[in-house]
Amino acid sequence: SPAPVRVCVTGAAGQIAYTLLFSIASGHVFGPNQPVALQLLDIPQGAEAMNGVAMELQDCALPLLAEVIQTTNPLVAFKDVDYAILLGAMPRREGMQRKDLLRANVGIFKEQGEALDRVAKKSVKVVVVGNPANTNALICAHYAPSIPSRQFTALTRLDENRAKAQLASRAGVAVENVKNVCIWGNHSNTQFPDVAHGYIVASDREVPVADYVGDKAYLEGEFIKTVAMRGAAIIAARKLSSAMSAAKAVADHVRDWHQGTPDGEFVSMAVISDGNMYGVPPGLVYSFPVVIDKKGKYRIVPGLDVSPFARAKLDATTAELQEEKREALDHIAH
Ligand code: NAX
Repeated sequence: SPAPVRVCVTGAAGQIAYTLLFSIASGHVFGPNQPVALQLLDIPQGAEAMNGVAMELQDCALPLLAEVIQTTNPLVAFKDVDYAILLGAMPRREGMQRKDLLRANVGIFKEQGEALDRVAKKSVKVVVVGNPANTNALICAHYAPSIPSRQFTALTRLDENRAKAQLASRAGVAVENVKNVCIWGNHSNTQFPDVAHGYIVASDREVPVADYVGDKAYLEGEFIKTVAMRGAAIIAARKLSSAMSAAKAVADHVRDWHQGTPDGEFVSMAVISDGNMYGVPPGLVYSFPVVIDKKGKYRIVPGLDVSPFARAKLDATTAELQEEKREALDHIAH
């Protein structure tokens, strides 16, 4: 069998990791013939719980799981990794200012960027999930200058999956028949779930989402709001943030980045902007529709029409990302 793919998961003692690690170790991400070595990272307060997770992974008796390393040292966790999945971040606590949250996360993603720079494979693919995910990814890339910044991404696939699920339910079709619905911008309330290029497969025909749903007011109003507020709705109901669905979305993101997207379909990934696409300024980690080839190289889908309605949405989420970046750079400078 081939050499194991080496995957670091940070925040390994947390909620998302609990589902995600099983999914990776059982072959759902890298395929049924690809062994995996897992390198788990958490902070010292999480070490004992992480050990319990490692014990359970062992007890799953999974044929593809070649090795499990657990550590609280990023230099050990990121050593020679092919993939780094960064779940661990400073959570927002009651009464904490946005500013303090961002400062704490700048510290974490600086340390992890520097460690990736020193010990990871130069071909490492990074996905940041810990919030604020887009800006954390940008900071991480900034501190890993020897790794191309296009290899740093942030997760918006959960938002895409939520959007597709809402449309499937509204249209009364199976969720896999909803295609090419994408998320633009930040993983936050300003994100823009866009149906303009999406279609629904019905009796072997591809019907544009807008025609199938036939309710413009819903698509431009309640739909967007429901998707953007879904995380808050889960917290209100569960008293915990999304974990199962987040893990599934991370698995989708990494699987597609590793194995490629189906012909004719695109998916959402927050990636570094180069200033040449859709009027997004350079140097932001911004969610775009992308296609990924079988070798795992992604490309932002070019040439999609942007309506005036969409333009305003793209610009609003750009403004928020610029503000987050400015604040992050402020913390770096001081
Ligand atoms: P948990 O609080 O259950 O787990 C986080 C784990 O990370 C803890 O075990 C903690 O000890 C560890 N950790 C903290 N700082 C660390 C560091 N510097 N190095 C290594 N480990 C560290 O959170 P969970 O529910 O698993 O969520 C993880 C992150 O995902 C959160 O920041 C959350 O906000 C974010 N989310 C992002 C989503 C997205 O779509 N981008 C959606 C789901 C989720 O809300």
